Order: sequence, then C-alpha cells, then structure tokens
Amino acid sequence: MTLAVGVIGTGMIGQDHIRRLTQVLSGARVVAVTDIDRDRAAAAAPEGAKVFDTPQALVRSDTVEAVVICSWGPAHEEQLLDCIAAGKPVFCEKPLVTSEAAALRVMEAEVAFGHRLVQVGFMRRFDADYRRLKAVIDGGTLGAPLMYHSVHRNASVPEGLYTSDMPLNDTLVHDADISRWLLSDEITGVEVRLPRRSRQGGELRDPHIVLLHMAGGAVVDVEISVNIAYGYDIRGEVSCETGVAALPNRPATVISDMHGIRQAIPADWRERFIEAYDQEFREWIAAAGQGTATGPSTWDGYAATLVADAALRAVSSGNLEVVGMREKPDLYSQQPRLAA
Ligand code: NAD
Ligand code: ISE
Repeated sequence: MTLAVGVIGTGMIGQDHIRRLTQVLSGARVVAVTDIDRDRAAAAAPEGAKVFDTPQALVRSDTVEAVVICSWGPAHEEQLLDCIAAGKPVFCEKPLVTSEAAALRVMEAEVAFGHRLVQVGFMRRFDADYRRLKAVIDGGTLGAPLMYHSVHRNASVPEGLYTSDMPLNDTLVHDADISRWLLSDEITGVEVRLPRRSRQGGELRDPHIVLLHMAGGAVVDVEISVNIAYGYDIRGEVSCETGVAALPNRPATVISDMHGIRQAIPADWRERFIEAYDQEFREWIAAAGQGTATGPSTWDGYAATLVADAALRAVSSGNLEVVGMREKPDLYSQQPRLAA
C-alpha cells in the first residue's frame, strides 16, 4: 500500500518534495496538488495527479490520505486546521505558523483530536552531521554544553517575497529548533543586535546577531545572513566544559590544482540538506501511513514561533525579551507507538 499524498503549495520546496515523493522514496505517491497559482500547480503535478482549486477541497478529498503543506508561513494555520479537522496526517514545512495565537489554535485542535497528526519541517534533526553532533553532546564526554555558536548564511533570498520580518520568523526558526534539540533545553529569552546593513539585500534588514538564553544557563549566538552571495553556509560549534564539538559547512569534494586547494560550497538548502529531507520524509511516510506523526511536533513549532515573536519584539525594544511557554500537553511528551 502506498500513501496517497496531496501537496499544497508547488513553489520551490513544494516541487522538490514532489520530486522526492515520486522519484526518490518508496511508500508514497502524489495524487493531488494545489496552489493559488493554478498554472504552477498544473506544471508541478505528476502524471495522474489531480489539480484542486483550493487547499480545503484537496484536504477533504477521499483520494487524499495525507497532506504536505509547502505554502507560505502565514497560510499554514488554516491549512493545518483543515487537516486536523479531517483527521489526516500532515507534514507542514516550517515555520509552523507565524504568531503565538495561531500556534496555540493549531495545538489546541490537535490535542482535542487526541493524537499527533502534525510533523514540522525542521529537517536539520534528520541530518547525519547534526545527529552525530547531538550524540557527542548527549554522550557527556565533553561535559555540559555552555555555548552554541550557530551560523546560518543564505546566498540570497527571493526579492520582494522575503521581507524584513523573515530572517527572524522564517530563517531563525531553524536555529531556534536545533538549539532546543541539541542542548535538550528550552529557550527562555532572546536578544537581537543589528550590525551594519549589508548592501547586498537593498532595504532588507540583514544581517542579524541573535542571542538565545537557555533555561539551563547556556547561551546560543546565531548569525543570520541572508544575502551573503558566496553560497549556503551552515555551521555550528558547541563549547562544552572540557571540549568543543563542531559541525563545519558540509564537507564537499576538495579540489587541488594549479590554483590551490578549494572546496565547493552548497548553492542552497536543497543541495546542503538533500539527504536530510529524504530521511525526514522516510520517517514521515512511515508514521503517516499509520495515521500519526513523529519527529518535530506542533509543540516544537510553537516553541520556535515564540522565539521568532520574541526576536521581532527585541528588534523594536533593543531589550532581552522573555519567551514564556505554556505547560506542555501530555500529547507531546509521549512517543507515538509505531508498528515496525
Ligand atoms: P515559494 O514562494 O517558492 O512557494 C510557495 C508556494 O505556495 C507558491 O507557489 C505560492 O503560490 C503558494 N501558496 C502561497 N500561499 C498559498 C495558499 N494560501 N494556498 C495555496 N498555495 C499557496 O516558497 P518556498 O521557498 O517553496 O517556501 C514554502 C514554505 O517552505 C515556506 O514556509 C518556507 O519557509 C518553507 N521552506 C522550508 C525550507 C526548509 O529548509 N525546510 C526551505 C525552503 C522553504
Ligand atoms: C528557507 O525557507 C529555509 O527554510 C532554509 O532552510 C533557510 O536557510 C532559509 O533561510 C529560509 O528562507
């Protein structure tokens, strides 16, 4: 039995996920697509897939067993609520939503439904390098983690579509999530500093330095640069009591020739995280096929949204802004039981 998937949003990552669901992975087939740009949806539809006029019609269709949401962040809430109302497992690209109130509405709906349906697209948790880094920290041989330095650089972002709130509510959410996951801790406060503006991004506010204060006392600094031109560069270094564990930009082929020694740099997230996206979808297909979800949850999406909200407040106030999380519903402390 293959899982019949409907895809909402057929832009850059929607098309990439359709490719992996139809050409790379087994266990799923894309039977439906939709996009506010109907022509784009039609062009992206694999053979035999139906093009729906609205996300709601796609979610409600009997032909669709599970949904992948790849529309813009502000559209996610309504589409997630439709999926939960229909009782259908849903993979939602990050950010879960773009406000605390929206995150709470989604969480309340899922808790009322009674078991997990939502997996959020925090693909770094599925990346082999990040998994090795976490294993070293969890192993405890370096002592307690004290600081984490996170570097998040994009070569460029789509002009006009990517606005000045997005370094914090679209890009930083990855670093917020990976910090919580790597350090097994919650973020309690956020500060933001604005360095000299890069001329690469025109009027866009870029870059940012963000400080995340963890409940256990560790501090995370994050560089967000979204127009750095030379490529996609993701790094992390955890300073512990007796050692340091580092994740360099993805090691690639090293070329030695008459010009010297050089290494290719990934062009963008598609190239850097290609195996991580494949693995996150392998795990999603397995859980969605059993009517549920594993991996990053609505709770994790909520946590990252609170950090983004606090970071946006910190830009205006210049102060340390507090992140106040609700009590965690039991649903998000249990691991869904999946058949092998
Ligand atoms: P994009 O602009 O290329 O594509 C988004 C598509 O969604 C567009 O075709 C747009 O017409 C459609 N859309 C928007 N609102 C819609 C709605 N209400 N109903 C139906 N269709 C709608 O953007 P993208 O880069 O593909 O990003 C899409 C989502 O994926 C964003 O949330 C983004 O943050 C996330 N993303 C995640 C990663 C990752 O590394 N995990 C990478 C890129 C993008
Ligand atoms: C994009 O939406 C992603 O999620 C990428 O992983 C991230 O690096 C980029 O900044 C976002 O715009």
